[in-house]
Formats: sequence, C-alpha cells, structure tokens
Amino acid sequence: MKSITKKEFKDKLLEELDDQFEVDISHASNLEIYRALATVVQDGYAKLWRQTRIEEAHSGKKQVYYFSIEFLPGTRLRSTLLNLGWMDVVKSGLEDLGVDLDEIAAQEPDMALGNGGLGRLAAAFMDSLASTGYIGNGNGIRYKYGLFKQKFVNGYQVELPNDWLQTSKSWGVRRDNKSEIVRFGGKVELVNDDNWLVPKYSGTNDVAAVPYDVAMVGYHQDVVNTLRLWDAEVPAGAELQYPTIADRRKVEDLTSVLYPDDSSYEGRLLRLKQEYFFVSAGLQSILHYFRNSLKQTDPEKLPEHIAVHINDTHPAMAIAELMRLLVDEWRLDWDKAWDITQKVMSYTNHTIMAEAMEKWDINMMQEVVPRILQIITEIDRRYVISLSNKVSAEKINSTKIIKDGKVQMAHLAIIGSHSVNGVAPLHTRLLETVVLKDFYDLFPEKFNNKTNGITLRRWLQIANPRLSDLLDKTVGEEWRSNSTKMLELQDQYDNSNVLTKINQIKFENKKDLSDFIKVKTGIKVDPTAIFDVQIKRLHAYKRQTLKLLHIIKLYQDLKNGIDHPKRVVIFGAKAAPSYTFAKQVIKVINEVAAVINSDTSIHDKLKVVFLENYDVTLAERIIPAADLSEQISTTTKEASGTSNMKLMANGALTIATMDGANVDIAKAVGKDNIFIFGLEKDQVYSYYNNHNYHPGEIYHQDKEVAAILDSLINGTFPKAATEGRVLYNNFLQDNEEFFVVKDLKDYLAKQADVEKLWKDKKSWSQKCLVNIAHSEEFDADSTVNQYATKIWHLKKLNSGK
Ligand code: 26W
Repeated sequence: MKSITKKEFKDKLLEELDDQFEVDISHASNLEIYRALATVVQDGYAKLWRQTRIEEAHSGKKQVYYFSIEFLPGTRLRSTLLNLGWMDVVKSGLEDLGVDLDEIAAQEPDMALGNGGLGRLAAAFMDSLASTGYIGNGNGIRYKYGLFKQKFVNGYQVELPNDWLQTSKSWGVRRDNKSEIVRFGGKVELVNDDNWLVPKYSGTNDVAAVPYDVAMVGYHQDVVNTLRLWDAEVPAGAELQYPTIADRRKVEDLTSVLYPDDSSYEGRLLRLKQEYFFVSAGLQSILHYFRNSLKQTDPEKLPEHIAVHINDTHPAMAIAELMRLLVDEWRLDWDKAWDITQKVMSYTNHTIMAEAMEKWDINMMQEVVPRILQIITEIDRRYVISLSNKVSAEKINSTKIIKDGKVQMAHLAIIGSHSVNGVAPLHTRLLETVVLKDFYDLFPEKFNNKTNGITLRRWLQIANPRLSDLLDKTVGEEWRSNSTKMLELQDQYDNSNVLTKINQIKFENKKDLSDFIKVKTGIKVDPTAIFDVQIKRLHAYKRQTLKLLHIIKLYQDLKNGIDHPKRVVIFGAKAAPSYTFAKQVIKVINEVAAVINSDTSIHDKLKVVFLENYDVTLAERIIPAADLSEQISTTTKEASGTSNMKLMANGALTIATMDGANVDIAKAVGKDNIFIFGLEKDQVYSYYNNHNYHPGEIYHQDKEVAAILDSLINGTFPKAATEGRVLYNNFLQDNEEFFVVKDLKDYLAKQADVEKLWKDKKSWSQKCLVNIAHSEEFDADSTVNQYATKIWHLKKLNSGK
C-alpha cells in the first residue's frame, strides 16, 4: 500500500490546484479542490493499479468477471481514501489548509448506475474482491445518465435527468486500445467454409464499445482491480453506416440511460441492445486478454483462468455469446464449447417476482441479435434431446428455454451455468422448492445459497465514525480489517459506560440528521424521538403501505388523546416511473405527512419525513441515526434485503417479517433482540393456493382497522382523496397479493412492544449492542469469500497457495 506523508499530500494538492485551475487554496472553490484532490488520489493508486494488472497476467491466478447491468458505488472519494489508508493524512492535511474533507467530498455526485439492491450488491462485491485480495473485474455499462433524480412536486414524484458526468471528474480512464466492435441486427446465414459452418453476416449495424476503467482499490491491500464500463460510439471508419447526426445519436443513445425499473420486465428493444452490448464487449475483451496477455491458445484452458458471473438474468446472453465466440471464431466443436461455457458461467437469482422474470420475444431477438437467437435455439434443441426419454415431457417442457415465442432468460442462465445461487437461505429454498423446482429436481448440484452482505467499511467506518471509534476502544482496531472481532462487543453487555456511549453516539447522529432534515424540508424533528426508518425502493411487496397505516393509527390515537412516545418516521424511496401504484403510495404518504406535520394539536408527538432523492449518499446520512429499521415485506417476497443489515450494523433494532435475510438476522441476534411479526411462509402459500384471503372480513370485524382504512377516503387527508381511494380499494380487495390488512393488527401489536422497550433505555441499548456485534455475520468480504471458494474457485493474488 502506498503511504503518503501530510507534507507530500499538501504539496501535491497545491501543485494540482495550480496545474488544473491556476488557483491557490484560499481562492479555490470546493469543486476545484475536489477535482484536484481526486487527481492526487488517482495518482496515488495508479502505480499499484498498473502493478496489479501485470501481476494478474503473470500470476496465472484465476480471475472472476462480474457481469452486471447495474453498479451502484455511490461516491468514490472517501472509500478510496479509506482503502488506500490515506483518510487521516488527507483529513488533517486539508484541515491545515483550512478545508473540511466532508465539504469537499460532498462535491462528488453519486455514481448511481443502478436501481437498488442488485446494483449496490455488485458495487459491494467489487470493493470486497479487491479488499480480500482476489482478482475481480466488474463489467458493465457507462450510462451517461444515472438513476433519475427524484423531486416531489405537490406531493407527487417527478423524475429529473441525472447528468452525473457533467458535474464530476469521472473516475473512469478511457482505454481506446481496448475497444471492441459489437454487431447488431442484419441477416445471418450459415455457409460452409472447408467443412465448418460459419455465419455470414450482411446488413449489420456495428457499434464501437469503448471501455472506461474505474479502479477498485482494496482495503490495505496491494490489489487494485478494475471495473470496466462500456460506452457506445460510432466505429472509426464506419461513418458511412451512420451518415446523419440522428444516426450517430442512435448509436450513442445505446448507453445514454439506465432503465429505472427494478422489479418489472418491460421488454424494451433498447434494453435488449444494452444487455447484448456490454456482454459481447466484455466477452470479446476477455478472450483477447486470454490470448494476448495470458498468452493462452487452448480455449479448453479458459475455465482454469476465467470465471464469468451473471448478476441476475440481465447478462444471461453471455452464455450464447461465449458459444458464438468459441464456435464461430475459435472454431471449437459445439460440445467442447458447451462444456467450457458451463464451467465458466455462474448465475445469481435476486428475485422471485414473476413480473421481474425476463422473457424476450424471439422476433425482437431475431431483429437485434439474430446469431445469438440461432445459438440459443440450438442450445435449447440439444437440451431437449439430452433429457428426452430421461425425464418427463412436462419437466422438459417446463424447463426448456424457448416457449410460446419467448426466450426465458432464467432458463438459459440455469442451463448454461454450473452454479445457481439465491441470496438468502429462505430465498434459495423457495427457488429450489417452488420457483425453480423442476430445475432443482434435474440439477440439484447446481443450486446453492450465498447470503448477501454489506461493505462495513462504507456503512460503519465512513458513515458512522463515532460508532467506529467506540468499536476501536472496546474490541480494538482490528475489527476494521477483521469484522469477526465485532462479536467481542458482547462482552460489554452489562458495561453501563459502553451502553451510555452507544446511546450518546446514536443521539449525536440523530442531531446531525435532524439538522439535515431541517435544512432539506423545513421540518423540525426532535432527536430524542424514535427515529423509525424505512429506506428502499417503493414497491407494493415492501409494504411502505403498512408503515403508512401504522402512522395513521398513531395519529388517530394522538388525536383521541391516547399517548405514544415521540416518533419521527423517515422514508426514502424512489418509484419506477411507470409504476403507477407506487407513485400513488408516494402521494398519499406525502399528503398524510403534510396533515400530521402541520397539526399542532398533537404537539409534535409525531412527524413524518419523506426525504427526496434517496440514494447511497443519503443512506449514509440516515442509517447511523436510525433507532428502528422497518423490514416489513410480505414473507417470501424480499429475496434478501441489505438495508436491514446496514441498519443493524449501525445499532438500529429491526421490526420484521420472517422474510429474506431478516430470518438470518433473527437467528444471529436471537428472538429477544428483534421484533418479529406477520404471516409465515406456509400461511402465505396456503392463502395463494386456496384463494381464501378476504380482507373485508377483518375490516368488518375490527373497528380500529376500519377507522384506519376509512381515513383514506373520509376526507382526513383531502389532498390525497383520489390516491387514497385507490389504496383503500386495493387493501380491501379479495386476495390482495401482499396481505396488508391481514398483517396490520400483528404489526400494530409489535409496534406497541417497540414503544414499551423504548422506555427502558438500558435494555434498548443492550439490544442495540447485540445487533451491532452480530452484524459481522453480514460482511460482504465473507460473502465474496464464499463465492470465490465455492463457485468461482479463485486463489488470492498474493497468496502462495
Ligand atoms: C427487468 C427489471 C428488473 C431490474 C432489476 C428486475 C429485477 C431487478 C433486480 C433483480 C431487483 C433487485 O434489485 N433485487 C434485489 O436484489 C437484492 C440483492 O440481492 C436483494 O437484497 C433484494 O431482496 C432484491 O429485491
């Protein structure tokens, strides 16, 4: 690791300010200081980055390429400073110059090239691969516009373009000499070329894929890995193919924007092109690296050197593309190529939601990627043959790839991979026993679980320095590089100084957030109140609606003189622009908030704050200040969740259904240190199978439930009348999919338990302590170690082994 002295740092910064902006520190703007600092940091790891790439090529150590259409790193500066070991030197060097690092870091826009959990997990894995010493490369798209910026106008979500590259000196280094050509459309006919059937293309549109490499600096490691993000350009010499500006614009538009849906498959042509674009560029680049840098000529050696991971189905065409390259270009026979492909490829499923399953129309594939469709058709034909008269026709039919004119991408991913994993034990179990049961019966050896994890460096060391200092003082600094040490915090269970400290730290963080909320929304919140937090994408299955009904219950109680401890409910959530119901929920929450926050008769006992534009950086502000973590999805719907882990690590107590990784958090901390409620898996499935969920019956039997629901349509929240009616009808609909009314009473009862415990400060902070200690179980470094040893079979770069 390259260390730097404070003097060296200050000299370099002042020199850079002069070089880039001809200003001295006293006249430099924060943006100029940010840009100069970013350059000093990039120079700091440049040598190590070059060195790593050289060692990677010579070590012969196997590498993994993580293919993901989304990466959500958030900001890069502070995590890079931390991993380089430069945080303290830079912080105090800047102080000497009268500059506050946090103010400078705030200049950097989030790298928001993802929607939510899937993208954030990919970014966490990049950080962990480098920090655990494995050679791990990311492969994705360099969107010009990241996930939309969210603004509330009259309570409604409005989406604004997120032109992140405008305002930030991107951390990407353009590598023209590593460009590839990706071919789209046209006609493909197979012609015989000395007894080898080769595809002859005509009328194709060729696009240049230009890579921008972003360094992934490992934590206190001599490893700097690469996240390669591809941009689309008109190929040099292909001007005639794109004579007009409009034609050229069409090429550049390929990578212009991230699709903002994170749960429903829309089947857009441009999205299909995006999925093929980064997959083809990535695999061509890997095979060129295999031949030119690893000096390998025998493709059968590929699985010994390269693992390719498919992050959900979005990169699943990688299986057909590798077959195309091995058969068409390396002229390998099909079966050899297929054996190599299955050994190289592995796939993670992140959702069981039917509407999220990608099924591409074969006509659309014929139009965009005709050769890939031919290969998928051949894979499917051979798959059916390989199983016929071995397994039942039903099983073949339910697992084959092409059905009813649709290419089922999950089936392609499973058939073409040697490993299929879920992201939490319950989720993996549901894949094996329900969603992918026929595949599990056919290929049980492929299925395995890899429980998600989080980057404790970001969510603790960077986001919560106060709590990190306490951990240093209680369990020793080693927890920063070996999170299992956090478990030793349990020894302080009865140490009242430590318990008081935990409370104080939470209070300080809540004061910071209260100031931020005041500035951002004008709402004054009391930092002694329960900070009750629900931060995640807006989706019916995540049930922000249930939280809303609890808020209404509290409000009605307070209006009726029934007291409750002070509470501030904090929401952060973006809705996919085409997701109407989600946007109606946002409107109702904002209008309910407006009524409650301006109702002086309840003496500020309840505040509802919906913070705009929830992203990674806002999460870093909210999470350290949370007392209660809302993980209330309908059981079986949330594959894992990761905000649950981040809030736990920051000492929030969790109220949760037994869904996703909530089950594992409950197992880790014990039933006494978490609030569990709601329908269990089997109850949910029995309702689905028997279609016997009648919320109206509950409404008619329970006055409190009726009163809460009626407030949505009886004018209590006049400005949300229309949307309130939609929610009201939805909640009372027979067989409503997410059992909002069914779980309401149990949820309210559990919230009463929360309020009871809140009064017992010591017991509350003891449970916080237990949750902090056990959050080590969800360190992404251990998750990645599991993938590396059990799926990708990697060896660490610097290990002799
Ligand atoms: C085709 C549109 C689309 C786009 C993204 C469908 C589905 C997705 C993602 C798979 C959705 C997603 O982010 N899933 C979340 O992944 C996290 C990381 O594993 C889990 O923790 C969450 O439970 C899961 O919802």
